[in-house]
Amino acid sequence: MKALILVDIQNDFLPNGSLAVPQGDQIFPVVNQLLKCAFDLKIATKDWHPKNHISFAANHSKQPGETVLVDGFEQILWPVHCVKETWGAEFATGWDSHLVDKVIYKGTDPSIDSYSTFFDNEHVQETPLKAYLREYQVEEVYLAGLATEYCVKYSALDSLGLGFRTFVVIDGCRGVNLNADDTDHAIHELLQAGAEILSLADVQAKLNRPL
Ligand code: VGL
Ligand code: ZN
Repeated sequence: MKALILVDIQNDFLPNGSLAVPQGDQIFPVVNQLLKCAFDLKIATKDWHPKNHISFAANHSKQPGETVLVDGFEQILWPVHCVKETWGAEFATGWDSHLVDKVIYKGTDPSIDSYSTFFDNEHVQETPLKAYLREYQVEEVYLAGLATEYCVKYSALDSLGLGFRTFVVIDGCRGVNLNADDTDHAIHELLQAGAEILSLADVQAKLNRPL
């Protein structure tokens, strides 16, 4: 079984959002084509934070981009974003979110961030995603979405760690690039870890040509 996982394609990560990913809206046509491919499961994730979330700079009287230590782990501080039940946390219009079978929420605990859609950043709590994929005997996970070097990368690394063959559809992703080459580093790290980097065209050819 093959699962498509579309990561955090929410208003706040798009132009006009509070944590806008440059050119994030350019993934819409790619994402809409992916949703037409023959995946057995189509899943989307939502970054879904309470107002008092630990990752918000404003909750530490600091500026976005500064860091704090949380349980000895460095936490990057972000603008307030994806506050649950607000406009910023809704799926952006412009992609066909009505075609997804299941939505996974993450980052819901105020005391810890969760870039990965599987586990929080300390790998203590998990979302229902792993159980859901196992229930459907998924073997292959295909990821696209925002942002390449945060939620897509950490989700892909956890997917590999859980034993799923893991593909990142790279033209369906965009990065924040706080540093100019962060996305390039993320792709390198993903390849090292065993992820396979594909384009939409590769996915279309692969799924239309069953072995
Ligand atoms: C993300 C930063 C903070 C993401 C979420 O979806 O990549 N990045 N929260
Ligand atoms: Zn977040």
